[in-house]
Amino acid sequence: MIDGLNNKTFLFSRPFLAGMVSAAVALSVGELFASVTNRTTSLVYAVGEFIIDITPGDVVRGSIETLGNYQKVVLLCSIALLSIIFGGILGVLSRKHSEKSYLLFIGFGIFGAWALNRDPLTTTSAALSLSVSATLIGISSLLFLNSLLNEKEEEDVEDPRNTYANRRQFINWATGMTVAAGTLTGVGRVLLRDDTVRNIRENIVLPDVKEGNDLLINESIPEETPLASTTTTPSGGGNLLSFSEMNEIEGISPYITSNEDFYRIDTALRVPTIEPSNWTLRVDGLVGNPYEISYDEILKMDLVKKNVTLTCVSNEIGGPLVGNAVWTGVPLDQIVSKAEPLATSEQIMCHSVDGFTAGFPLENIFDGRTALLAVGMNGAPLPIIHGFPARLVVAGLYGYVSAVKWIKRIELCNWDDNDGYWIPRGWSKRAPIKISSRIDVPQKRKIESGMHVVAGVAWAPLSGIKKVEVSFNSGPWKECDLGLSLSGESWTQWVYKWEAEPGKYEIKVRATDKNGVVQSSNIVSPAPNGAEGLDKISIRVV
Ligand SMILES: Nc1nc2c(c(=O)[nH]1)N[C@H]1C(S)=C(S)[C@@H](COP(=O)(O)O)O[C@H]1N2
Ligand SMILES: [Mo]
Repeated sequence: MIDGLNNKTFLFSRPFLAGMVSAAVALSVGELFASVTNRTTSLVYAVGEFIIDITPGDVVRGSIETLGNYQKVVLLCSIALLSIIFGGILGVLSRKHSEKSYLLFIGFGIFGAWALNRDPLTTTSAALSLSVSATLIGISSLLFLNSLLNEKEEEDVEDPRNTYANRRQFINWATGMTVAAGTLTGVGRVLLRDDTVRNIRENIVLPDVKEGNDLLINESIPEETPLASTTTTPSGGGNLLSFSEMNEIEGISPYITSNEDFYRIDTALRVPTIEPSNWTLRVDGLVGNPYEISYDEILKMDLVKKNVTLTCVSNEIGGPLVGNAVWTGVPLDQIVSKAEPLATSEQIMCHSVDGFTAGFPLENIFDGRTALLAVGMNGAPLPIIHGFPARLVVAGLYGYVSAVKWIKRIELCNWDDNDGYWIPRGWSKRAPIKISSRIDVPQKRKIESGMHVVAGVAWAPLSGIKKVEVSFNSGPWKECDLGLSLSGESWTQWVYKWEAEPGKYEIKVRATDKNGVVQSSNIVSPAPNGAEGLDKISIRVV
């Protein structure tokens, strides 16, 4: 047993407790710091970012790319818990080897400073002041609690009643400090949160847009939008239904995904909050005229509105990581041409303020597809989690090779010069979106016999969806009715009216694009370049 433990078990010994409390106090200083200023992340977040970055590719493949908010919380809580346990061990060590343990505490402080300083959004001075104050306050807490324990030992000998008085005193202080640490963290999170950027964003009014899919967002999509009326009727017998007819189907994905419901994927533990007035986009690399452009200058350019379906390469067949929004922005060819790209440049490599990168062939911004430097989503300035103040949206490419959020730099380079964030982690460098379809309704797995609808969405950028079919218990494929679609770059709703008779059914769906490519039933997992296979549901009709 380690000295200084008396007869208590290791975990519940007072020295261990003293160490844990001191570590918690130190961490809470970091949390408070991070809440009141945008200039630094917290110690816990910084270590989390470090862990995400060093985790080997084959471990993160298909896990961190889709690290949900829940997993992010689990990661952060584990780091906090582990740090507190380390603190406990230091507390025990400090009873016998006090210099060594305080040096170790300082060592953790230095590690914290280093981790903070790697965070691209944390300034060096903020990293230093945070970690120095956290370390000092942590060490002082430990010294103080240890002094209470020492008093106890000295007085124990004289009068046993002192043991209880001092034990109570120690416990009171330890409890009080724990509560203080929790309160500091909580108050910081809730009351002192730095809302500057949130408020700035809310007051931005995007300028009018002259060109593009200027359809109303949300419920009321006009039936006769110019683009809708030019949409060709799908060949092969399916009917074409209006947006409102489709959106009325209960449980179907609305044609336009609202900003609130749009999926979110990124490696950011702390969402970058950027003041547009402190931000510029730099365009450089293999160009004749590198330049920087401000948010206001971007808003003064000719903005367009385009309806583009964005999806994540990690989306499983039938999965939720896909959405269809109207994006407001400047066509990327304009942004890039202004920099006069050299004839030799092949790749457009985009960098975010939080150190994420993604690259794709330069030719994709000149081949007629929608490729935007986007500032708006469904009529509003980009939501902070979706990239405020600016991001890329490129039709037909998975998000991880193109859709950089919180963008700060566009660099033109050779194809082999540079790889985006996910490429060395085992994902393909070229990543066009694959044809796919999803069943949204029926949502229940047990229904009553009678008329039902089977419905969902299908996408196949850039060509668009020509046909969607469903099959019951591997029977013949039956063609569905399709909704309108504003272009091949966005998804299509589909519906099949089903006279359901009692029995057990497996329903499958498959899509065909306008080039005649049929969605394959071979099962392919998301890594390295997107899932393949058919979505299916099992349902019982009674
Ligand atoms: N800065 C940054 N941008 C990013 C990512 C990221 O991790 N960091 N992830 C990409 C991936 S993998 C996807 S699928 C899309 C998701 O965009 P969304 O969260 O707006 O749906 O963002 C892309 N842009
Ligand atoms: Mo993604």
